[in-house]
Formats: sequence, C-alpha cells, structure tokens
Amino acid sequence: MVERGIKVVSVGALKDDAGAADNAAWLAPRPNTDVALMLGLAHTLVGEDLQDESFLASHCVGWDKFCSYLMGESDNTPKSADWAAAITEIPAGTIRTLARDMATQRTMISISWSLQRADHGEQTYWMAMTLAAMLGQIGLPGGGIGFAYAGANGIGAGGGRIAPPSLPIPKNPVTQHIPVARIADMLENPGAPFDFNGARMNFPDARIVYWCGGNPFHHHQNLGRLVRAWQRPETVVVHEAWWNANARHADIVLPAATTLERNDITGTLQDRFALAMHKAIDPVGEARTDHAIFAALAKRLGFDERFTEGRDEMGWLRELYGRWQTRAQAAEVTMPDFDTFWRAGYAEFPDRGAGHVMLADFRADPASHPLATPSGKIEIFSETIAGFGYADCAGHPTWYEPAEWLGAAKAEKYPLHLISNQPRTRLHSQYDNGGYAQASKIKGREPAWIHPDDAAAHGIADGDVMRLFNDRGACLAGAKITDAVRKGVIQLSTGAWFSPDRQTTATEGGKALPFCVHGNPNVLTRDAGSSKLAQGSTAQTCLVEIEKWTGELPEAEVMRPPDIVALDV
Ligand SMILES: Nc1nc2c(c(=O)[nH]1)N[C@H]1C(S)=C(S)[C@@H](COP(=O)(O)OP(=O)(O)OC[C@H]3O[C@@H](n4cnc5c(=O)[nH]c(N)nc54)[C@H](O)[C@@H]3O)O[C@H]1N2
Ligand SMILES: Nc1nc2c(c(=O)[nH]1)N[C@H]1C(S)=C(S)[C@@H](COP(=O)(O)OP(=O)(O)OC[C@H]3O[C@@H](n4cnc5c(=O)[nH]c(N)nc54)[C@H](O)[C@@H]3O)O[C@H]1N2
Ligand SMILES: [Mo]
Repeated sequence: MVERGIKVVSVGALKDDAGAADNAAWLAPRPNTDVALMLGLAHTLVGEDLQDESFLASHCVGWDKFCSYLMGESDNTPKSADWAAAITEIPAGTIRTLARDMATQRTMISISWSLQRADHGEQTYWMAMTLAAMLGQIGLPGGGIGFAYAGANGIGAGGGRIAPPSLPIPKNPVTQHIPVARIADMLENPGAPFDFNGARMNFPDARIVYWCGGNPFHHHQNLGRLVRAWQRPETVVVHEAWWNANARHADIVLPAATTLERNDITGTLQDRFALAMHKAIDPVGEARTDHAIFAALAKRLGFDERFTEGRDEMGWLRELYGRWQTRAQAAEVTMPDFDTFWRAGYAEFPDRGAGHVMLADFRADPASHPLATPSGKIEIFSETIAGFGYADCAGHPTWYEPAEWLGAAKAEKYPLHLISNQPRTRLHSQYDNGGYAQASKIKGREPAWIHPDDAAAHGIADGDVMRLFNDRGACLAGAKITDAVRKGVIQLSTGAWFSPDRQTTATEGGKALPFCVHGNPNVLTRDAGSSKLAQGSTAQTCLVEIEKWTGELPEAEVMRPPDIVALDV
C-alpha cells in the first residue's frame, strides 16, 4: 500500500498501529468512541447526499430505520460531525473532510479485533459494516470492509484455501456451555440465569475445572475476582509446560510437552504451505504430549481404543495428512505423499486465492449469492436482534456510552484510559519467561507507554517504575515516555506473567485487591460482558490512575521456578 501511494488513515490511540505505513495520517479519538466517529461520518454523507442509495436498496435491509436514528428523527439527537466531535475529540472539520474523501475515492475500511473487546464492542463492527454499505463499495476490488486482517483474514497473499483437517471430535454429552468470558460469573453463580445471543441460559454448577491449552490467569479480566472464583470448584487440573500463574492456581498440574517436544503439522486456509513441525528434542523430565496424557487417562478410564483409534502421534499425523490430501484432490490439487512431505518439511499449494475479491459475487447478484443472514442481505437493521429486546443492543448500530471512558465522571478519579493490546515480544503470555520478552522489560517490569504530558503531570521520568491502579487492582509497570501514544491513554500490553504480591495488597469494600508486581494489566480490567448479545470480554474499557513507585521493588516471584520434591507413589 505504501509503495503504491495508497493513502492510509489510522484511527486509534497508538501511532505505530499503522506499522510500516509511515505516511499514514493518524486520528486519535478517545478510546471506545469509534461508533460516534463513524456516526459523524455517516451523518456527513447523508447531509451531502453522498451515500449510495441504490446499493443500500438492493443489497441491504433496514437503511430507513437506521437513517432515522442517524438523523435524530427517532431520538432528537442528530449524530452530526459536531455531535461526534464532542464525544471523540476529533475536530468536526476533520470528520467532514474524511467523509468526503471516503465517498469520492475507492475506500476500504479495516477493523481490528481489539475494537470488539470493549463495552458494546458489537456496535463498532456493525457500524463499520453500515458505513461501508453507505459507501457502496462492498464487493469492489480494494473497496468495502475487512475484519481482523492478519489475525484471521488473509492479507492479500492468496493462500491454498484447502482447510487442514483436525482431530475428529465425538459428540459431547454435556450440552450446557458458556461464553468463555463469563467464567468467573459461572463459578460464582452456579444455576444463575444469564442472557446470551437471544437465549436465556443458566450457569452450570462446575465442580471440576480441567484446562488445557490456555491460561485464564493471562486472558481473563479482573484477575482479583477470578482468583476468588477459582476457590469454588473442588478440583482444578491443568496441562502446563511452565510454572506460570495457570499452574500455580491448579491442584493437579500435568506437565505438558511444548511444541518443540512433539511432532505436529501446521497450516491454515490462508497459507500456501502445509508445514511439518519436527520434534526438536524429546519431552524433558516427566512431561508428555497432550495426546499422550489424554491417551493414558483414556486407558485408565477404559476407553483408550476409542480415544486413540489405535494410532500414536505419528499415526495420527499420517492419518490427518491423508485426509488433507483427499480434500486437496477434491479441489484438483495434488499433495506429495506423507513421507516426501515429512522429509521436505513442507508441501506447497498453488495460490488459489490471488485476485479473489470478497463479496464480488454477492455484489453482482445478491439473489443468487445471498449472505448467511436471515434476509440474505446486509442487515443494517436486524429484526432478529431487535426481537431480543435487549436494552444494551438495539436492532441497528447505536452509540452507547461505554461503562468507562475519558468522557465519564469516573475519569476524574481515574484519568487515564488503559489500552492492553497484544504484546510485540511474545504470543499472549507465552515465553514471557524467555530472553526476548525479558529484554524488553524496564527494571524487570512490563513496559507501559505514556504521553509526555501525562508523565510530567504525574512526576514520572522515562525508565521509572509506576504503579497503575483502580478500584479492581494495581500493578507495576516501567514507564516509556513517547508521543506515539495519545494523551490521556496508557498502553500496557497483555502477557506479563501474573505475579501477585500479598504484602502490599490494598482493599476495596472489604475485598482484597490484587497487586501484580510484574505488570499484568488484567488485574485492572473489568470482566463485564460486552452486552447480552455477545457477552464478549471488555478489556479495552478501563480507566486507571498512576503514580510513581518509590518503594523497594518487589521480586516477580512467578519468574522463579519452584523446588521440586520427588515422591515415591
Ligand atoms: N505479536 C503478537 N501478535 C499477535 C498476538 C500476540 O499475542 N502477539 N495475538 C494474536 C491474537 S490471538 C489476536 S486476537 C490478534 C489481535 O489483533 P488486534 O485486535 O489487531 O490486536 P490488539 O493489539 O489487541 O489491538 C490493536 C490496536 O487496537 C487499538 N485499540 C484498542 N482499543 C481501541 C479503540 O477503542 N478504538 C480504536 N480505534 N483502536 C483501539 C490499540 O491501539 C491496539 O494497538 O493478534 C494476534 N497477533
Ligand atoms: N487485557 C486483555 N486481555 C486479553 C486480550 C486483550 O487484548 N487485552 N486479548 C484476548 C485474546 S484475543 C486472546 S486470544 C486471549 C489469549 O489467552 P490464552 O490463549 O489463554 O493465552 P496464552 O498465553 O497463549 O495461553 C496459552 C497457555 O498454554 C500453554 N501452552 C503452550 N503450548 C502448549 C501445549 O502444546 N500444550 C498445552 N497443554 N499447553 C500449552 C502456555 O504455556 C500458556 O500458559 O487473551 C485475551 N485476553
Ligand atoms: Mo485472540
């Protein structure tokens, strides 16, 4: 894009989110106000008659209902550029100019996943879709909308587009399930009702937690609450490779081999390569692969034949590769035989994705290529969602004030918006103990970006250790002062291993607040659901205050492996 001189406008609190596009214009609205910004853009389009009425009529449903909200007919509040400017702190003139630019040029809107991890995070997606529909460029090359680029969707690199098979999963006799972000709610309120995507459900009474391949003490919000909720189940079993917070909060830790200690295959739809992951070393100590652990448990429970189907690790890899070959054959693509693949380390697919224009067929003929929506069209108004009658999610994209944001009264006490984005130096919490992540730390704490004005107002110098706190918890972080972060925002990536210090814990309403001396932002974040519709996590909706840490620096004990006592059993 940079080479071809394509203009990039990056919207967000961090300047370097635009990556290599150093010619990018940077708009930094208050975090969590993107819906208001897009409503301001949409209002400008209508005011200047720039919306694509024919696309809205032929490919969308519910434009009129949304338009009446947009223009203020249904609630007496026109969502004008001036209205949006007061909420976002982006000047109204900038909003109007951007709207005209978007309507008069080929425009692609790209929305990152982070925007859904906020209070009412569904609305940002729905509003972006609506704005793209108004521009009428959906289904044109280089126009329309894309979600979660790089994270999940391809970035124009094409791809083999032949889905790799996964292990067969038998039918689970347990039908009760929860949205994953509701785990503390479930543990604290067994049997209690909750709403989710139009259904009224009840939390199961979970008496055992069995966790494999994830770290709730990394990913969950409001870790103080999770620690308390974790006391409820009778037993907690985890598969872990590291003595991290996940392992430390379990009754039984089954030492799991890392990906370097097992043979495996990797591949995705968007990739042109199937990759052989050769084991580098045998599992260390008593560690076993997840498959070996489950197979041994299945044997003790008397159904190992059914579980393994008589195959070991390499047996399964051959079998799965074979199924991949069959899928490829159906698409008239030949993959090499397993042994050739395994020796070479990879198999290459022809590029079957290049030149693909998303939704081009829908654009050309919506009747023959309907979307997977009830109407088959883009639902700017959804009868289904309106029918749920949720106060926190109407039938069309709506601006709802987030529970915490820089425009809230709470910002007087906690004046900084915390952005806890994905870390540059690791995948989530993985290998935070490794040299690469450790090299990025400031005095052994996770680095946090802070604007020079905010640092000055708090008497903080570059390289100082700060205490970040709110009414849910506190953590330490190392200050990196930079104007690449918006004023009023502090950025602390996820993933520092949770290392609570019991000596210095504060209390709030009689409850002990967690204090992570290492810099895990999830002691600060809230664990309320995004809305009754999605019940997603809302980590990006979080206000904090900071102060310079002048006390002694507590050790991040989580980095110290425990003494292992061998027992004869
Ligand atoms: N290095 C590395 N890469 C990863 C991961 C990792 O852990 N490490 N994790 C992977 C995974 S699982 C995922 S889901 C993807 C996630 O991919 P993304 O969702 O794109 O990643 P994030 O870093 O969470 O968020 C991107 C940016 O959104 C901005 N942002 C946050 N809140 C707001 C807001 O309210 N408005 C606006 N306009 N911007 C906001 C922040 O500035 C942040 O830098 O990344 C994947 N890639
Ligand atoms: N504040 C805030 N919180 C967030 C986010 C955010 O943006 N902000 N992002 C959210 C997102 S998008 C995501 S995807 C989640 C990620 O959350 P998780 O996926 O839970 O995070 P990971 O640290 O990747 O956890 C993987 C765990 O599995 C272990 N492990 C690694 N390999 C193996 C293996 O082969 N076998 C077994 N058994 N274990 C293994 C690792 O040691 C690690 O403890 O975090 C979420 N949490
Ligand atoms: Mo993710």
